[in-house]
Amino acid sequence: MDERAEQSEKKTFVIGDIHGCDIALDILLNRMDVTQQDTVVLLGDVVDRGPGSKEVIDLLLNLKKFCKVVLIMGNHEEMMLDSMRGGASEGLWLQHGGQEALESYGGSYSDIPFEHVAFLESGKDYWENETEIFVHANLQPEVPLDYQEREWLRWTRLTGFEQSPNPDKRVLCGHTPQPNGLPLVLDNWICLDTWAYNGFYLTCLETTTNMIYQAHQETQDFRYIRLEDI
Ligand SMILES: [Mn+2]
Repeated sequence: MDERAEQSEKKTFVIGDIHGCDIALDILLNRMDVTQQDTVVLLGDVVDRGPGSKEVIDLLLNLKKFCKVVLIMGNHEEMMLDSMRGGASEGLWLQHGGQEALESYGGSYSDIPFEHVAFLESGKDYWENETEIFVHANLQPEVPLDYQEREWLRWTRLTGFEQSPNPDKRVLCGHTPQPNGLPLVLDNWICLDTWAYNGFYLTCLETTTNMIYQAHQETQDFRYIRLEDI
């Protein structure tokens, strides 16, 4: 394959809140069929709530052998890391899906492999490429990306009136679950948290074609949706 052909096939896949939905993630990854040229962006909250946090991180570490993987830090990764370090988040974390995550490792912090901790610690506040800004929860209006507070980046729910800080870039986020299982599509801003752990779908958007891939943890259903059809 010549360089131009490789370049033309370069794709960016963006995955919403996985929340321990290992089966749904496995289905998506098989359909995505990534190459070394591709980038997969995880919008955060890969762990907690669902049954397979350990299995999800195993799948993501394996994915790193085949393409570039970017993890955005979600509030659940933050709580898990804080709990492991003996921080104040532990009670909150265990009650909000952390118990399930810990059980997927066998029940104790010492069961969590170093590679998994390092992966969680690699989570970024945000990331951007030429066409998109990737963030877990939200952005405070009028505040530059590097000065955003963690409360906004990881915790603040969408109102539905969000606007991209850069008219030339679309914002892709998760965190605010969409009760119909479909992405929330605003003007230049898309939320991909489609409530995978709660009986809806895990969603992936391929940003050049705007093709949406969705997989279901329990039924193992898979479907494609065009963004323009939402
Ligand atoms: Mn979240």
